[in-house]
Amino acid sequence: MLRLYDYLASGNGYKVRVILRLLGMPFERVEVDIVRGESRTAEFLAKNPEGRIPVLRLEDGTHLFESNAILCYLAEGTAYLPQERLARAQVLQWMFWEQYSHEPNVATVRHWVAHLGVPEEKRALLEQKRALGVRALSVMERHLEGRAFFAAERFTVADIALYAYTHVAPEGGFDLAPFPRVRAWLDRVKDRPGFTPITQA
Ligand SMILES: N[C@@H](CCC(=O)N[C@@H](CS)C(=O)NCC(=O)O)C(=O)O
Repeated sequence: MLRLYDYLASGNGYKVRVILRLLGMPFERVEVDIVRGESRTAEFLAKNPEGRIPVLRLEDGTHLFESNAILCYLAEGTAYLPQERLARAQVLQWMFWEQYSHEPNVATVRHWVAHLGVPEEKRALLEQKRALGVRALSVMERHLEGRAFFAAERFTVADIALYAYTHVAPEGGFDLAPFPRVRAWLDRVKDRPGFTPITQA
């Protein structure tokens, strides 16, 4: 059986839980307490040398890491990852953008504010990241004009990747009120059949 090394509050781990459940693939979930350093033990580093969750253990024992790579692996051959060259590249475009421009800002601010607390020496960096997070939300708002989903004119793994930290952005103090298209898209994604909440272990 597939085994997911995960942390319940993690949006990156949540992406993998969402696709596994949408595809009806059974898996066992192993909670790794990242705040206590459980992803940095020698045993865990043998699974992912970067020392982070999520990690998916495949049936043959291979350990796959990086949430968006895992999404693509699981979605291959399904409607969630287009075969057509340009549509597929546009899905990947948004997933790479999520990792470079969105997650390092929106997710990090949420993690510091909601889970770790913000030490004095990180306050300036927090505000820089908050501004970049607002910029990322503005980019999403602009792209969603006249579109229901991010790429390929349908719901794909790009939407799963972007939903994960956008829907919990208010936990980091981000106000979604100025982003009505983003809010409508969040509702469209949440209301899809079989779509599960981040709190579901
Ligand atoms: N780019 C990675 C990021 C993974 C990541 O940042 N994981 C965090 C939880 S969301 C983690 O394991 N942090 C623990 C640590 O860095 O020790 C992905 O998308 O999977």
